[in-house]
Amino acid sequence: MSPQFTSPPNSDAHSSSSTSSISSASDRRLNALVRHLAAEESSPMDSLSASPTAARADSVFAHVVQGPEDPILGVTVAYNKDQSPNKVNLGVGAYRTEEGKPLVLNVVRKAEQKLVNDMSRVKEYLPIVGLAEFNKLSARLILGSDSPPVQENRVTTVQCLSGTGSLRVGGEFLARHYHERTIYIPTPTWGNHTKVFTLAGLSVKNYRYYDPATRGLNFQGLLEDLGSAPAGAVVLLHACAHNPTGVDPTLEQWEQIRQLMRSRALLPFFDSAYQGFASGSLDADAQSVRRFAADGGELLVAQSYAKNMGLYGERVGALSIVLKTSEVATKVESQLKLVIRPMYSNPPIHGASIVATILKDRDLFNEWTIELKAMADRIISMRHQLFDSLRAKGTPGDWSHIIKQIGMFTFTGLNPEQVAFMTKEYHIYMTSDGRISMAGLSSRTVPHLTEAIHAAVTRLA
Ligand code: PLA
Repeated sequence: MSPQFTSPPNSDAHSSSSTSSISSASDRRLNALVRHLAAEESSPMDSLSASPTAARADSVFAHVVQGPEDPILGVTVAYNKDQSPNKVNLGVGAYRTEEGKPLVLNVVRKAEQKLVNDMSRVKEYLPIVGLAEFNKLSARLILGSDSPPVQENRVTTVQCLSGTGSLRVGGEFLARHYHERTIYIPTPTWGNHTKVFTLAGLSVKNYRYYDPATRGLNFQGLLEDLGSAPAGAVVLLHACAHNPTGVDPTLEQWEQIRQLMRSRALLPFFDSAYQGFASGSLDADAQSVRRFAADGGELLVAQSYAKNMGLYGERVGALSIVLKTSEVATKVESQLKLVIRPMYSNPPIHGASIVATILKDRDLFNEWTIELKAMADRIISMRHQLFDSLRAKGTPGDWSHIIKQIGMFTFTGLNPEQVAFMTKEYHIYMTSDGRISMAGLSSRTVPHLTEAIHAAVTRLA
């Protein structure tokens, strides 16, 4: 019989919080760990030697069922299998050049060269919280270097595995140490949010965000849902360039959201995966976060450098938590370390070094902003080209949302049947909710996409 945890152990010697706050998800993981350790105690080698035919027996994993592909990353898997020369991948949000090629920013190449040439650099482990200067510069980038929490040292920042890892670490911290375990996420939202927060131990609920009828923000619904959320609930907000809808609140609406949330003590958790990609300006795209940071209240923000620095596979990101005092910030950081250490020990050094090299050097930073603006502008130009092309072809429907929406994606309004048709007949790959990554489009592929959309809406209305 394997022992079961009935109450969480007090093994977390540094934890000052109530251990009874450990979630059922954590319980399950602890139980799995205990079963594993108990099995080891009963000497696995004995049972192996007692069973000489073990190597030929059925797999102990024979019962494992085939899992589904990821709704976003699975689109790339399907795309890679397609032999057609006309195939286009508009699924995952990954920037491509006009030639359809992935882009490594020139400024990133320069920073990497600098790092390689610096013989004093070593490959030692980073601290659990990551590279100190990367953390400091990341907090300044999102909050603004003149922001009160930065000036007053009441922000704690930990380097994490890109945006996803930052959300996960933030979620795990909240599940352990925050009194309200419910997180509200918008409908719709990035598909991974529900899974990340559920597995972190939070309970996920939704608030209304997008109105399919207007293809815009359902601001009334949003205010109603946040207005009736339990006091203290966590609210996930997309800092800018909402994924998948491309619909952001205006600054006036952000202000109303802020007032409502602060009046009800709702805790903001910003997901900033596209800073600079929405408008082309790093400062403009951080306005939502900075307003909340300026009012003296607390918040969390997960940053990703995947898109804005093109560091996708380097997995560079940061979680910052803005707190009331620097004393609380210090204690919170000590608990974040206890979340991170058993998860992946400490983060990788290369990507964070690239980011720090760019952020701390005025010339490199300026060069980055120019390259970033060029990416954002190319995406905006694709919006106009696609819109003009559909209009020129007389494709039924009002396509003005293509040019109104912001950021990497257009939420086309195409339904799953139309999407399946476009993939089958035109080899155009996109997520089944009708989202297309504008960054994957080029002047060369716009006519092909126009044909496909036209055929889909006229044949499968
Ligand atoms: N948050 C949002 C809103 C995102 O859209 C993404 C990535 C992330 C976080 C996580 O990014 P990171 O971990 O790579 O930093 N969304 C992509 C890719 C671009 C993906 O699904 O993983 C997308 O196509 O939606």
